[in-house]
Amino acid sequence: MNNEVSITIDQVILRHIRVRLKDEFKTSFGKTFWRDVLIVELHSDDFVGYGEVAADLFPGFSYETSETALLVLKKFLIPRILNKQFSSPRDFRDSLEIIRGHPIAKCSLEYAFWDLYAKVLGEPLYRLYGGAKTRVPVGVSIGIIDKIQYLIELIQKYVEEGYCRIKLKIAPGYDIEVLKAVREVFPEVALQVDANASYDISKNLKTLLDLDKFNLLMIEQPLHYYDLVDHARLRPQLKTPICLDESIGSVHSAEAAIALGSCDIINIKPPRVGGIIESFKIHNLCVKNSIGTWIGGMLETGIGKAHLLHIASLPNITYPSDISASNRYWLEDIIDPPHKLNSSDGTISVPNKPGIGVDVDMDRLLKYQIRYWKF
Ligand code: OSB
Ligand code: MG
Repeated sequence: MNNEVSITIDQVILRHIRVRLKDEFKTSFGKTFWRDVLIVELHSDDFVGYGEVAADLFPGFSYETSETALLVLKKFLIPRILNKQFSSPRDFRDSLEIIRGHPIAKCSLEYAFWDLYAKVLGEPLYRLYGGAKTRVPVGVSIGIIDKIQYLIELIQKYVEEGYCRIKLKIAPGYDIEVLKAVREVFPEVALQVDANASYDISKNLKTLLDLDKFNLLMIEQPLHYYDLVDHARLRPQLKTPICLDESIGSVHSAEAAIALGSCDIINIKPPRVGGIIESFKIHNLCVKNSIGTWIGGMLETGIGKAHLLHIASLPNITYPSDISASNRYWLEDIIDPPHKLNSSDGTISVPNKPGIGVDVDMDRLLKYQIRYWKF
């Protein structure tokens, strides 16, 4: 199939929306309750492509924030694409390459361009990606919850809803006792943990080794986000597979991690690595090296999650992804219809219409909108 096109970006609209999560989400780097999200619209003729800036107000997971992304988009990224003509997503993404860093901001534009491109071609994104699955296995990521009884109740609820696996955030002091209590009630549940870079190999080695007792699918990002070497030192001492998240910023760090033996699994998050094209490179590298993969999330709205569903439909994604249903995050999502869990098999269906395949609910978007910019 020849998918060459000629798409001119006539207009870009950024909408700053403020949406409240159903529940506070606490990690080793902070708490999130309100999400300040930038929705990106790329207009070309009568087509509109949607993207989302997945950053937070606070630079805890990443150095980027909603405001740095806004600045970089306005000042550097949008001027490179506005009124320009592109023949493919690759061509579009190349035009942003000269700007260093700021992957979350770049990803939001690349997302919107892929949506636009697929709508022009009249194809759902997963087909352009070579996706094979029409239903994607998904899990829930649960933040740090100090009252263990409440944590147990939450896990119970998500297991009953039918999610494929549960991921618990951990941090020094909130780990072994919590996992003991959880495993007592749920000996069989598919369980993994995410430390968000909060442990130190010399200070916390015993705790890290004790994690092997809990039959975990994986431990995500136990050590510092720049520390591939200590992850490589830890890995042979653990039975539990190590998954990297924050440490993998591009295909280059993925290559380094694989060469050093720092991980068994990579969490592929398009916003963290600067977009879909970079995600593909990492995905292909992982397949070649028998590294497990899944698609990570960043508490996105239904727009960001729709993008993640399409990429999660690739045949070689080996673990359940952090793409929960709309009602896990929001009282009402900004898309119509919302993403729903198929409770029989713990999956979410990949939207099967052109582009991201979901409609944006403009009334809701405008209800949550605080500011907007037209370029
Ligand atoms: O580390 O995977 C993470 C959310 C924000 C930033 C980082 C992470 C997360 C999550 C939530 O774990 C995943 C989701 O979107 O459900
Ligand atoms: Mg993580």
